[in-house]
Amino acid sequence: MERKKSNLAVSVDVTKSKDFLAIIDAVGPFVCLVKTHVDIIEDFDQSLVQQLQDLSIKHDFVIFEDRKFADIGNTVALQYSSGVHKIANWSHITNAHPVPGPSIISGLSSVGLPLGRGLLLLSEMSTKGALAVGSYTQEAVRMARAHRDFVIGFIAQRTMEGIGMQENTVDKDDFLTLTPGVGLDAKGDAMGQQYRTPRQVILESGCDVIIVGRGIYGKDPGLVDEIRAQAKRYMEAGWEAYQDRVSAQA
Ligand code: 5BU
Repeated sequence: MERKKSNLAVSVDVTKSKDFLAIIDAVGPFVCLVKTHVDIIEDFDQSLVQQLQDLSIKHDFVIFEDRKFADIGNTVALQYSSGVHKIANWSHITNAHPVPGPSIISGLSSVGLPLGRGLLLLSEMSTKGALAVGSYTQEAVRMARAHRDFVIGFIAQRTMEGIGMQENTVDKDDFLTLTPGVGLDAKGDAMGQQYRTPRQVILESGCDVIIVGRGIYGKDPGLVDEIRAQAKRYMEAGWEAYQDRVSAQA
């Protein structure tokens, strides 16, 4: 993030490999991370993974497969390592719902730790009526604190720093907060998504990374110049908000 002066992650939710790769190559210079939903790609094959890894090296970004694991340890270990997608082989980070309890972390870390991977826990969601609130969110943060060897942060709507900690604790968390539901032009979509601006997310809510999907490629996945321009716009908005937060804290 510091090297590229970017706290922008782009979520590339398209169904054709050609569009997927073209968008990533266009946004690559502006992002610290590319988020994928590899199971929506209709013409997936192993060569796509190789091309994605090549782009990650070319543009210096981290790959995050947004798999949202949510099952027992044994099953998630298999889903993470095996099947068609073999996510652990190529995705630097992935994420999981804390709903099954700590065993989901043990299951995933049995596969991911030896490969040097990291995990994000979903402690909140961006959608209207989300159930990940209150004590659920607190317990998610406690689960993360108990597994710092593998859990590197959260998908959440605000910083999780200090959440669920006893008062007067001097301990500091050092977790990342990555935040979806970010848009500069729309307030939401027709299916419950809610958008806030990079400023609200980074400056007011203390998050670290903005995750933007349709705000960047939404008009037409073929309009590469427009996509590049939007990525630059979001990168600048995200980084400015971050710098303002840091200087306000100094
Ligand atoms: P959008 O096009 O910027 O709305 O895409 C947002 C992406 O982030 C999409 O891939 C979702 O699956 C993902 N997401 C989200 O929108 N909200 C959440 O709370 C979580 C993930 Br967790």
